[in-house]
Amino acid sequence: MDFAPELIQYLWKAQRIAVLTGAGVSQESGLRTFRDAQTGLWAQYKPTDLASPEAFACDPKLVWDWYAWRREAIKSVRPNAGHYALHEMAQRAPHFTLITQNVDGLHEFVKHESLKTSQTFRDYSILELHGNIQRVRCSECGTFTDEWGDDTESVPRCAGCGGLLRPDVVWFGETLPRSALEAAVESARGCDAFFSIGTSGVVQPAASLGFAAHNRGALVVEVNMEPTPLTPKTDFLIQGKSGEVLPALVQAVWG
Ligand code: BJW
Ligand code: ZN
Repeated sequence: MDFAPELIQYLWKAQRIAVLTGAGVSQESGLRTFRDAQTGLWAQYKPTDLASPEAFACDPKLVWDWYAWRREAIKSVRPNAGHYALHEMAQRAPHFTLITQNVDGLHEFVKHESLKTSQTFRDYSILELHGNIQRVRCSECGTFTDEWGDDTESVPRCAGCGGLLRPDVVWFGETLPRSALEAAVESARGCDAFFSIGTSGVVQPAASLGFAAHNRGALVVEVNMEPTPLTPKTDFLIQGKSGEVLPALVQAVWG
């Protein structure tokens, strides 16, 4: 795979790299993206039918079961070459922040695996903007829990207050975790190079991060199968699968 020499040189010298990932990065692990018309998670339902507080209030069982199904699917998948390449980038770049919209925990998986096995592990931040599907909390009092029994007839309830349990993810109309969002904005505004990878770039406020980086003079690189609303502001659009593009790019810059 060929990359522009200016891109390789710029990344080699970059002090601060910020990366935003979306569902496309996990697609090659076997997880469906959201907006693909044929296979996407929302091919049969409208986003607001499943990923909103109104949907949960209206039909908590439908929403709980959808997340329970996805939680199980995620348990059986593994990170792909794209996740590993981003970890490798984090080990090479002087300052690195990984911002993800994904709730599957696959970036964290790679980091913890490396923490346990590598002698030369260098820590870096992973900011989960939309939460994590494996965490469950009470929709009333906010208490987190690991245990909710195996009754499949009804939505499990909080042992403390009796409120309905829900996944600790961010639904439409809900605010993002404040510290993660603040750190993401700061890293986008302060980076030399910003990557937007495998995201359609339509969900705010994550979609604004690339524009903020561009406005502050960062080099913006997109890795996606298709153009997005950010594309007009990108310096390099690398069209392809992240699991193929990213290992080749890391090899070309730091190999
Ligand atoms: C590959 C590939 C491969 C495929 N390699 N690429 C300003 C303007 C307008 C609206 C708003 C606004 N501010 C806020 C809003 C409202 C709303 C919003 O953005 N709406 C728009 C959709 C219109 N945002 C919110 O409500 C947010 N909250 C908020 O802002 O609070 C303050 C506030 C509240 C109310 C009013 C105003 C302000 C919260 C957003 C929460 C999003 N939650 C979800 C669900 C999480 C839980 C779950 O997993 O179920 O997050 S929605 C869903 O979309 C999920 C994703 O993280 C997110 C982004 O999707 P992503 O990752 O981009 O996936 P896809 O499928 O869209 O794209 C995949 C891409 O990969 C494609 O481009 C493919 O080509 C590519 N690809 N294979 C590389 N192998
Ligand atoms: Zn409770």
